[in-house]
This record gives sequence, C-alpha cells and structure tokens, in this order.
Amino acid sequence: MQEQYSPSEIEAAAQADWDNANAFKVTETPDQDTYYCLSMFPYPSGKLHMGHVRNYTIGDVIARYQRMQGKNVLQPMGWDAFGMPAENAAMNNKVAPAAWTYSNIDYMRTQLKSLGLAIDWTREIATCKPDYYRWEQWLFTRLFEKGIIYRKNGTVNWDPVDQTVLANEQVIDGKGWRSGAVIEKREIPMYYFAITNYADELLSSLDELTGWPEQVKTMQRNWIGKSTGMEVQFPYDSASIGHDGTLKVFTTRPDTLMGATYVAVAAEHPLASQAAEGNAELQAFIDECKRGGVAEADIATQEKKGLPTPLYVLHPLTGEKLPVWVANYVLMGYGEGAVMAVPAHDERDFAFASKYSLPIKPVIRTSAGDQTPEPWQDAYGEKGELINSEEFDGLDYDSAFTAIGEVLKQKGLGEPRTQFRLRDWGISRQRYWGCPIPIIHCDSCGDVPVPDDQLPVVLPEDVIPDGAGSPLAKMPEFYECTCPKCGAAAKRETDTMDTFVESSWYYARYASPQYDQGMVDPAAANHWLPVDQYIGGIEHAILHLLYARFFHKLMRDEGLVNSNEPFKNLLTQGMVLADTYFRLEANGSKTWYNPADVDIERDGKGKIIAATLRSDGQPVEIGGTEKMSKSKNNGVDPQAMIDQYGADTCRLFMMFASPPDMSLEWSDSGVEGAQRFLRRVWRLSQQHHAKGPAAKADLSSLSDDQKAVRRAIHLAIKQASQDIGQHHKFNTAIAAVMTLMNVLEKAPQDAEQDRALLQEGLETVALVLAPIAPHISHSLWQSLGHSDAIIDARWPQVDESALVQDSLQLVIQVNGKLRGHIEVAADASRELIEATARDNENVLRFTEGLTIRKVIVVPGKLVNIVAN
Ligand code: ANZ
Ligand code: ZN
Repeated sequence: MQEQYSPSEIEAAAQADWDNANAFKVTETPDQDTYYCLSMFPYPSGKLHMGHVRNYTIGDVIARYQRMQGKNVLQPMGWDAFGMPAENAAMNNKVAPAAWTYSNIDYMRTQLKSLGLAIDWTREIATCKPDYYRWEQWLFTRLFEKGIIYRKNGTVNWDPVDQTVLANEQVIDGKGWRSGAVIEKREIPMYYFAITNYADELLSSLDELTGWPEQVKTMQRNWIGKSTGMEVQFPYDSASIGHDGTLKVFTTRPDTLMGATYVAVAAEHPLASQAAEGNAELQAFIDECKRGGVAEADIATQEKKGLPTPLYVLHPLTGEKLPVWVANYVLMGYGEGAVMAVPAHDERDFAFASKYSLPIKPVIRTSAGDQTPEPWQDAYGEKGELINSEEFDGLDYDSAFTAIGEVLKQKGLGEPRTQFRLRDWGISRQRYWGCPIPIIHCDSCGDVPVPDDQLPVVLPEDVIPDGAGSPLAKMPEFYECTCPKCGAAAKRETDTMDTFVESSWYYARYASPQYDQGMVDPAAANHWLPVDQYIGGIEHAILHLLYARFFHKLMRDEGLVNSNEPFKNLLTQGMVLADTYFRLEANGSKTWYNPADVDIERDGKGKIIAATLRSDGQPVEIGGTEKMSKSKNNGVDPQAMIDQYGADTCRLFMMFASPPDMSLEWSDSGVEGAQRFLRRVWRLSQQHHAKGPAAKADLSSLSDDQKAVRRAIHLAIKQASQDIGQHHKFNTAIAAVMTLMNVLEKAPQDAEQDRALLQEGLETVALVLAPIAPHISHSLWQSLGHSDAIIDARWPQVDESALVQDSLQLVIQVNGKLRGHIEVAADASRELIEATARDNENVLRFTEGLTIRKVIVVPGKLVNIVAN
C-alpha cells in the first residue's frame, strides 16, 4: 500500500481486478433475489457530460448497495445509437453516420469504464445494430398485421431545417425541439402506433406505480388527458350549407348547451374549406392558421382570431340558427375539430365573442351571480344550477348532463363520450440514420409487411447524407425489391422509425441481449423484469416513459413479458448547474466564457463578487448559476475532472453535494473537499496498516472512551443504512462517515483494544463508502487484511448493544435559557432526572427567590425549569 493517496494507480488496479474476475457479469440464478438497476442509456454524442456522470453514478451506487444486500444485481449499459446528430455530424465532416457513431461509442465506453461502474458489459447493446433493430422490425410487422400499426395521411409538423416530421411533443413553442426552426404543417402518408387503444390502461395502471414520483405520474395523466363529456350534433341549415348533414362537436359541458350562441370550426375542417371557396380573405386566414404549429400550448396562448362564414347550423334543442365561424383556437386534431361556443362560461369563447360582438348568454348560476359582464372571471367557468335553460332550469351539472343527454339521444343528436388528449404516435421519419420500416409497397398487394425470414431490413452503413431529403429514397439498390406476396417488382419503404421506438424496449432486450430467436427470451425477461430501479432525467418524464410503458404492454400482449409495467421505481435526478460568465458584445449578443477560464473573487459568505477572464485579465459579467449547457458554455468536462482527481473523488463530490433528485451546483472547492476527505481516509488506514494486523476487540472490557468510539461506528452504520436504503440520501450517509472519521482520527491508536476498534471503524468506513467510492474502498479492504473483494462483502450490520449509552448528558435550561449540563444514567427515571436538575448549582443560582412552576423533561435531551 502506498503512503500517498494515488487515485490513478488505485483505480486502475481495482478496475483490473474487477475485469479479471468478471465481477459484474450476471446470469439468472433462481434462488437469489434479483435486482435490476437501470440508468437511461446515453445517445453516443461524442463524450460524456456531467449529467451522464451524475446519472450513472447514482445508478451505480444503488446497484453496488443492492449487491451488498446479497442481491443478484443486473446493471447493463448500451447506446441509443440512431438519430439526427449523427447525420448532421456526417454532413459536416463527410464521415458516414455509422462510423461516427461507432467511434463515439468506443470513446464513451472508455469514459464510462474509467468511472468504475459495476456494469455487465457482456450485455452491451447498440440500437443501430441489425441484431437489435431486427426485432423491432419483427414487432412492427406483427403489430401491422394486428392493426395496431396503420398507415394514413396525417397533418404533421414539418421541420424545414431538419427536413423531417416531428411529433407534437417535439414541437416546443411552435419550434422544432432540436433545430429551433419555426414548424410548418404538411400532409403526408405516415405510419402510426395506435397508442390511443391503450390510453385507458396507460392511465389506470399509473396507480400501480407507487415507486414513481407523484409529479411524473401527474405529467403522464395530463398528457393522456382523459375528458368525459358528450358528442353533440348540430344539424346543418341546408339553405346556407347546400345539403343535409350535422356538425359534430365534443363538449365537456353539455349542461351549457342552451348557452351556445355560435359554433367554431378549425381551419382544416371541411366546413371551413367549403366556406373558403371563392372567398380569398377566408382562404388567406385558413392558410395563415395552417402555417402555425399543431402543438396545443401555442394555440392556448396565441391571440384568438377568426372569420365568419355564410354558413349556419341549427341548435339541436331549440332549432335556432347559429353562425359558423372559423377560429384559430379550435384544433383539428382534438375532439371533432369543432366546438359549440358558450361565451358566458368558456374563457376562450368569451374572449372571441367579446372581440367579434357575438351574443353572450349566461345559463349557469355561478358564485359570480347570474350575469357574466366583462372582464372574464374564473367563476364564470364554475359548474352550478342551470338558468335560462327552459325545462332544464334548476338542475345541477350531473342531472343536467343526464337530462340533456336523454333528449339528445332521443333526437339522435348526441351521446356521452370519453375523449383523450393523447394522439396516435406517428413514427415515420424521412431520415436515413434510423431503423428501416419493414414494409414493401406493391401495386397489386398494397402495403406488405416484410416476412420474418427476410428480416432484418438492413440499413446500409456506408452512406453520407447530403442534407437534401432521405438518402434511402435515392438508392434503388435499397428500395428496389420484389413483393413477398406476388413476386412482382415492388418498392421498399424508405422512411425510418422515430428513434423513440428503439428506446421503448431496450430495457427488456438487456435481459437476453444476444437472443436470436425473438425480441426477448421470455424466461430471461420475466426473470429480470420489471426494472427495480430506473434512473434518468426529468426531461423524459412524459414521452420516453409513456412510450416504454406502451411497449411493455404491447410485448405483454405478444406473450413476451408477464408484467404490466416496465419500471417499478423511478428516480428522476436533478440537473447539474454551474456558474456562468459572459461579455456583452457591441451587437447586443453575449459571449459566454467557460468557468475554467475565469478567475473569481468571493466575499466572506462565498458569494462571487468579481470575475476576470484569465487570458486577458479583463472583467467578465457574472451570469448566475444555470444548468450546464453548450449554449451557456458552462459545462465542466468530466474527463478533465477524472484525470485530475480520479473517479472516486468525482463520484463522492456528486453524491455528497445534494440528494439525487435535487439540482447539484458544481463547485471546485467541493471537489477539492471530497479529495481531501479521501486522503484523510487513506492516511488513517495507512497509519493503521503500518502497525500490523489488529486483533478483535474484547467487548466486555471496553473503557467508557472506547465504548464511545464503538458507539460512533454503529451510529454511522445506522444512519447510512437508513439514508441509503430507505431514501437514496447518499449525501447524509456520507456525512455520517465523515463524522465517524473525525472520531476515529482523534481516538488513541496504540493499545490493542484501540487498534481493534480502529480496525472495526475503518472497515465500516470502507464498507459504507464502497458503493460511492468503490476503488479506494477496494484497496482499503485489502489493506485491512481481507482476501475477499469488498464488492462481495455484505453491508455492515448495526450492533444495537453498541448504541446503548450508560449515561447521558442533558441540557439544563431555566426559563428557556441554557444554564448548564447534567450527567444522568441512561435509564434514569423522570423523577430522578428532575431531582438532579433541581439540585444543580446553576439551577439553584438562577431560581433563587423564584418559585419553580413547572419542570419539562425531554428524554435524552434537556430539562427546562419554568420559574417566576
Ligand atoms: C362547450 C363548453 C362550455 C366547453 C363551457 C367548455 C366550457 P377538455 O376538458 O380539454 O377535453 N373543445 C372541444 N374540441 C375542441 C377543439 N378541437 N379545439 C379547441 N377546443 C375544443 O376540453 C373540452 C372542451 O374544449 C370542450 O367543452 C370544448 O368547449 C372545447 F362552459 O364545449 B366546451
Ligand atoms: Zn404483390
């Protein structure tokens, strides 16, 4: 054992030992408890960022801790390897996306290995490899035959920069989530997963997920967005529309039907197109609406605009003629693409009616009264007793829902309906670097799924895209084929799948990653699944998790897995933050400087008060603490940190700085503090080791001081076990080890009993640190004389008898003020404690001349004497 703590040597040695022993390779062992610990796999972008390091360290600490609980722990790793950045990089550097991706994977794998993660690398998968996506294609053909995947024309979000279709959820504030370009609407044929078939189950089985954060479940519920209401039909006014028919709307408030004063349709609605014929103004308005994104958030916040049409419909109850408007706040993709407008009780309709002077008719008595004067009040939207509604007057919401529903049903003009906000998932992408859609288009047979024996449809790997549409569509050698049904010349689909498809089932593939008879080996999948602990960023709270839950149910219905949900417990890790620095340029833009290039000055409280750029010594502005990102240039390179301090220091710092679900502020002094602590641990065990092996302590003959040392050891175990085992609070567990180290460093180290206690103390330090700083712990364990590796050791047990105290020190207060301490036996009665306190000389002094009114004893802590 070296005298100086040398992380690079210690870490290389530990990793070599683990490699040689295949320490983290696992197989299904029927009589051992399994624990599947999974961190979200990375996109191989080039190199790890701190968010990755945090994510994978949290997962690794949990995995190693569970192994010390005696579990058979699976912790795999792989690569979410398809996607656009590879194509962009390919265009910039003239390298094929495959080559770029594989070399990134090689580099990032080395980086991950340098973190010392307890990963079973024999299970590594890359989603861009045919042996992976083959099974995705297989499932696709199965689902296509079942009708769960279908092809239809869809209005899509078109990203003009990335030249691709985006899902609604990839459009943020009307802009592409990756390119930031303003999104257009387009009509193209697409493949859809009928995720809405599973909407009810995706919603209801959220209740089974007791190990998920409430916040994430709420986000999923809102995304699925179940509404119960009614479908109501408004008969056409045939004089103005020209033929018979009905306009369907979906409403959650059929009780307000008598307050409907107009109807509004979306720009894409057939009635809008009909009205626009020969009406240039209306056509121009419709075109303008179509240009916006299809994301709901934009529609909710944009200014309400509309135009009237010459068309009318008839009120289903009164027969009154109601005008048809085209309005930008009505979504074609929701409900029926049309609304019955009730301006008195719906905020959007109210704004619209006020703007265009349409009638506003109150039909509900709300807490704001019977009238709805401007401005809009939230109370107008309340449910309440019906008014101005003829025979329905006086009914409450529920009875009005039923009564109006009955009348509509008799007329054949309405029925109750449940509506989901969730849309079917369009997965076609006009992209090269993705999983080919396994469909062949034949002139006579239509869309024919590629037969099993012709799978996989292999994506050629040597292609360099030029940015103008999909390269596959320009490669006859790819798309020319024969129809599997009739043998005629046919054309292969050239679209590829949304990369969210690959990440929807990778967790299951890890159970049997080399299995070549199916997507998963059901026995292995059921052995490991569901994942016991899933760890990843909150940015995946909606889509990735929803799609993975959906896929799990698809696989269940294919007989591949027997559970309902893929992830039993979910931990969403907080963001990694760092300080930002910038200079304002003449054109108003900001140039951001990396914290590593800036010298700072702090005030007494540690607040940064001045910053200068090291290269020119001139001041820079302090921009505050922000999420580490390229755009703010405040990323700290994990590799530089590992090279300088070692993986254990980085891991310890990250776990100590904050609990895993909270944000973590990067701090150089925090990293140095972590390093100093590990050096202290090293030094103490070094001193201990130098004196040769220690005997076992004779617990029956410990002095009071020795008992106190042993008590500190077991308090630390108790604290750390609770913190890690129950709450994933690694930070307070580390604090417990630090407290223990303070005690051990001060304790005498020469007598035989003292040496024995130090041995026990250092073993505890090594064991509790083992999941967090595994390399130094590996080495300490050896120097403490163990021949078995610490990864195979069990988590330490609390010896409750060590926690028992013979005597306790209690604080004495008089009228709430600290007046001294008393020593009492740990098992002293309340009466004895009170008597001892009253007898204390300080108490006597401070209560002189006063009458003691009350004595409050807080067991184990204090005695307060109230006197006046
Ligand atoms: C009349 C009404 C009166 C409504 C009232 C609300 C309050 P949720 O709860 O989100 O499902 N709506 C229906 N289809 C729409 C579409 N395609 N675009 C925009 N809005 C649409 O919302 C259902 C309500 O949203 C429906 O109930 C409808 O307005 C509107 F006092 O109908 B309501
Ligand atoms: Zn054919």
